[in-house]
Amino acid sequence: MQLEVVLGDITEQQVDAVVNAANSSLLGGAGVDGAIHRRGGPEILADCRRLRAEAYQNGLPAGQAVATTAGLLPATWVIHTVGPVYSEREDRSAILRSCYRESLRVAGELGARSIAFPLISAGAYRWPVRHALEIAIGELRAAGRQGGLGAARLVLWQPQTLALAQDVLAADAGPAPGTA
Ligand code: AR6
Repeated sequence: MQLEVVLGDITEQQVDAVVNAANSSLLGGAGVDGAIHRRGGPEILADCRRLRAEAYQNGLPAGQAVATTAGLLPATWVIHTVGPVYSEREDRSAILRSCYRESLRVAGELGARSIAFPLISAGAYRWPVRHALEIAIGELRAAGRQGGLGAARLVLWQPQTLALAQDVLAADAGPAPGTA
């Protein structure tokens, strides 16, 4: 699986599946969630309501993922996942890792070949951006080594986040050959 890290708007990605940084209600919110529902139109919300009525009466737990139509977006599916709210007292990184893994698993089940992720939990849920990037890039690289989909794209909203991501990508790649 090829990993791309780009600056952009998640709603404009020409991929099979885009991931939504949702909340447990699945009924919309601000940030990525607001943009996806605004640009994707009411079909996405209708699917989310159906999921709530049928399979997720208590909402979607953090760390899990579920797919709906992508409505008017260029993608075919939206995969909704719920990131953890950042906590200084408790390490919730396993839940954040699970968001990436479960979204990739759902994408695989759907037969998606390409997927675009926002930086889950790094906005309203206040995860420190560099650590959120380390988790996202670490998970997507690990999935890439196991095969999986054709391409995964991490779509970042702010230029300073892209600069940090380039730093994380370089650090994660380890020292260049010939340096110690
Ligand atoms: N495209 C790509 N990235 C974006 C976009 C966009 N259109 N808009 C914002 N970002 P957030 P969370 C970046 O808050 O932290 C919602 O209300 C943003 O700068 O969307 O997981 C939900 O309903 C940040 O880096 O998601 C939940 O209640 C990243 O996307 C809650 O927010 C994630 O920010 C989820 O919070």
